[in-house]
Amino acid sequence: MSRHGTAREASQLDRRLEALNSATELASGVLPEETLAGVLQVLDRASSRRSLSGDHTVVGFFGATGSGKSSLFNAVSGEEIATAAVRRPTTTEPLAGIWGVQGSDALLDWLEVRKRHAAAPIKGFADDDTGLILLDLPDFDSTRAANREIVQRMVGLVDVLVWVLDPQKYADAAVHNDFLAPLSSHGAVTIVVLNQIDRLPEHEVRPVLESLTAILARDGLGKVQVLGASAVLGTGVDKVRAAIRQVAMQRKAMSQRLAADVTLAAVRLAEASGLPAGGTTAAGATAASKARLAGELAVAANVPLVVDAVARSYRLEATLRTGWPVTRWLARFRPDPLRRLNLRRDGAKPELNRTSLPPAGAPEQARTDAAVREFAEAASAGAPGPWRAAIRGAAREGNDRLPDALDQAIASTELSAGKKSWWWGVFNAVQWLALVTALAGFAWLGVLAALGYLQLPVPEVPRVQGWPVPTVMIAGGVLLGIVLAIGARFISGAAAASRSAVARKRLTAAVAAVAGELVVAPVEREVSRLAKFTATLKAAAGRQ
Ligand SMILES: Nc1nc2c(ncn2[C@@H]2O[C@H](COP(=O)(O)OP(=O)(O)O)[C@@H](O)[C@H]2O)c(=O)[nH]1
Ligand SMILES: [Mg+2]
Repeated sequence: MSRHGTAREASQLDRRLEALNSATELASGVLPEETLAGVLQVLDRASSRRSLSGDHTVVGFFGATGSGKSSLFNAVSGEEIATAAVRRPTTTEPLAGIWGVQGSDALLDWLEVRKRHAAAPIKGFADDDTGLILLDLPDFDSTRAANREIVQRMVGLVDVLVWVLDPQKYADAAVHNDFLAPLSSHGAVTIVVLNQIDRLPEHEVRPVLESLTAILARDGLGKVQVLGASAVLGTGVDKVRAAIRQVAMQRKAMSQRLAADVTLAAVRLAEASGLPAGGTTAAGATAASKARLAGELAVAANVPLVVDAVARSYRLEATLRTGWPVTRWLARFRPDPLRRLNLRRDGAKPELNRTSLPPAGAPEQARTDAAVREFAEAASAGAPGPWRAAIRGAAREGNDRLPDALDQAIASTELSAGKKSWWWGVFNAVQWLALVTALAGFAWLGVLAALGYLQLPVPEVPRVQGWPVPTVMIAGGVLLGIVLAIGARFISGAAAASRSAVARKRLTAAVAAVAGELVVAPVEREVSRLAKFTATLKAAAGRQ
């Protein structure tokens, strides 16, 4: 196998490990700690293994008590390195047979294999620059817990797994359910040997091998090599040796094993996420859902009350400025609704103020909660279990700060309350003119009446179409004042409506900004976290 091919595999593995690492980081706080810890262990192991000799392929012999691991180890080695035994002593410590000793020490230290044997070269087995380490291991079903632990650890560390089964126990649930099926992703680095075929009548060898192959297919290992052998007689040992040599020479086993680990870890993360096979995305926030949230929060934060106060305040001011001068002072006794809400502070810095709006009570709180919940629910639609929970949790993140932030947003919104309208001045001037005209008429008539009372000659008053001018002045002045007052009422009604509409727009925008910061942004952060997680998981699984 070319070095070039190996390098490409390595860089692909790099990317997948990187992606798995990112996926794990993205899932932190979302997926269960133990799941993440398992993945981190895989990452850790991968980086350790990769930092050690890539020129050595580590092949472990696994199997039940008495299946012939030690015997097969010896047979493959062509040397009596390991002790094989009918009863005791069974293998209790891993034993390494090494071809190409140079550079293997650190690797064996990492594997915690103390018993090391530099094996005599076997023709064509492993040459100087292709190192090979065979490991004879304890039984996976050992009565000693320490032995079982060693096997568990080694299953996770070796590059190639050779399963040594025997005709009696090859179908045992223990090996299939506890080891083979869970490692179905590791088919590329798994070899299954049916040992002790000399114990079977000749004609039964093939059916038993077929039966084993079928069981392995059910484990998800339909493609693994299944070899029949007899360690004692030497039958089929050549084939086992050749199969081992093949993976060792390719120098791909290490990468393949780690790649399989990454695949498995990615599957675990996907399972823990409840992700469907093709991945998924959350619906996220839409313009409509954001607008609806802002609208609901605006109501809960008393925006309609403020909008109404803006209109009433304007009308009151308009009356004070344009009403009939004789009666307009009465309006002074009506309180300004905006001032009562502490929203009319001409000249004060708005951002330093609080409103005097009624504090959010239970109904407002309930309305806010419902709006936030509804928004989160819509945004998290399509997201799987734990991610959905994360999105919803993010929506509630700013809950405590929400009422205060909304109040401040309203307090600092420019309501243009102090802004005068141009027509006020015109109306006011004409009002006073009308009043003065009427008063002048009164004065004129008064003078005439006084002259008459004093029996002095009363001059003739000028007339307009038969009406005495001072009387016309009085009637005209009063009438004009009333007409102006009524007209002003209509105009101020319309102007108040437009001013309150502007206020509503600004207030809603201010509320939307608060909702954006405290609710929408955290939700969108989680939604994009899920999207990134799904993408990195895909990359980790090698499906891009
Ligand atoms: N007939 C027969 N006996 C075997 C074969 N392989 C191993 N044995 C015997 O099975 C017993 C256990 O072998 P051992 O290699 O110690 O098994 P281990 O516990 O898996 O290491 C020993 O007595 C071996 O001689 C085989 O292929 N055929
Ligand atoms: Mg043994």
